[in-house]
Amino acid sequence: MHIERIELRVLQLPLVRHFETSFRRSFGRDTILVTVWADGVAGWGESPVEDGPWYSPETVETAWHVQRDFLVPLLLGQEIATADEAFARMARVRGHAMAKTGLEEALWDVEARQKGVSVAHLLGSTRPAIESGVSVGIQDTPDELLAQVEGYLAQGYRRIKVKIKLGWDVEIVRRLRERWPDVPLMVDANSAYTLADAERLAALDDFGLLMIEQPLAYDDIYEHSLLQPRLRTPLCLDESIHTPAHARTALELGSCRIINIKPGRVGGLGQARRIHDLCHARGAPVWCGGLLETGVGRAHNVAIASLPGYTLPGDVSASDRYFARDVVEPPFRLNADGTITVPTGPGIGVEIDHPFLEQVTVRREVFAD
Ligand code: OSB
Ligand code: MG
Repeated sequence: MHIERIELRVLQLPLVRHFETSFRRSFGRDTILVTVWADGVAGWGESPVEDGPWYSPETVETAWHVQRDFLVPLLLGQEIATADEAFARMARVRGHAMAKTGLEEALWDVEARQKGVSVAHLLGSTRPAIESGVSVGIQDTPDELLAQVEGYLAQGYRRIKVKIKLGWDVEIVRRLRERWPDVPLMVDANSAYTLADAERLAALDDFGLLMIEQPLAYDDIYEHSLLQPRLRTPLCLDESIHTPAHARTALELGSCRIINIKPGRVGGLGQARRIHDLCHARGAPVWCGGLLETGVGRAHNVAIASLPGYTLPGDVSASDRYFARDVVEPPFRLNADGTITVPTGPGIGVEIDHPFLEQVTVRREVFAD
């Protein structure tokens, strides 16, 4: 693949409903879409950054800067045999996984289109559909949360994840369990706790949760290894895992039993697959997390989630859980059985809705060889 042209654009999309985590409430999605042309074929990827450094240290501005000034110059005009090599080609730039992801995913889309197969097939997909879960934010009242969860269960989602923080945790989970004793349920703390809260977290053991996601610091692995033996509920790491080496360290130390893999957090599909392979070889389940991606990033998430080691329902929900209108056609829909079908067409397998994309694009820059 000869990389001849790269386009970056920032989108702003309103969310159908605010999304609140332990660190903030957001009302809209600012994200970067990347188009890469190679040998006349265009491919699409997403850098799922946010307007501020809340989940990740990266932001729209840092990703734009690193892409324009460092990553685009590393790729433009270059010859690359496979998309799987792209991460290594960008390795001179340390960190900035989200900035890398949009470029890397776009190359997977190009390569798959050139070969006439889907990105899922190119990655080694073994499933025609993925089990879909939904991540439900912190609400103003417990009743509002129950109403939200009820709506998602009625739609057929296979697993509910709720965001927790101190004061919105044990009682909330108790309410959910009283109402739905058997629903697959988990919580995500987004680093809201410290080791001193171990007893409070152990109180969650009574509710048969699938897992507790990222209770401790966003950059910690060691203290999670001290927490896990004090709980019956499996821990799952999200924010702490950026590389296959982090995943190996966490599993070796016993910091978690499950890993949430988000392509955007680890630098794209190649790294996501490497972490998947490592976990799968060790028998550790993984699932695909999300960063409220548009249909472009969602298509890549759906593709990677169809690999064999993704044995738990992830946070890859239907487009309408996030946006009134998505930038791809058709949007991702939830099947009646709570699954999302993995597209089989070439590349990401969905079309870009260009007129709508133009409407929501607030910044654009083109780089040509
Ligand atoms: O921690 O998994 C998280 C969204 C934004 C930032 C962090 C997280 C999330 C989610 C939502 O939980 C996942 C999704 O539905 O895309
Ligand atoms: Mg998380």
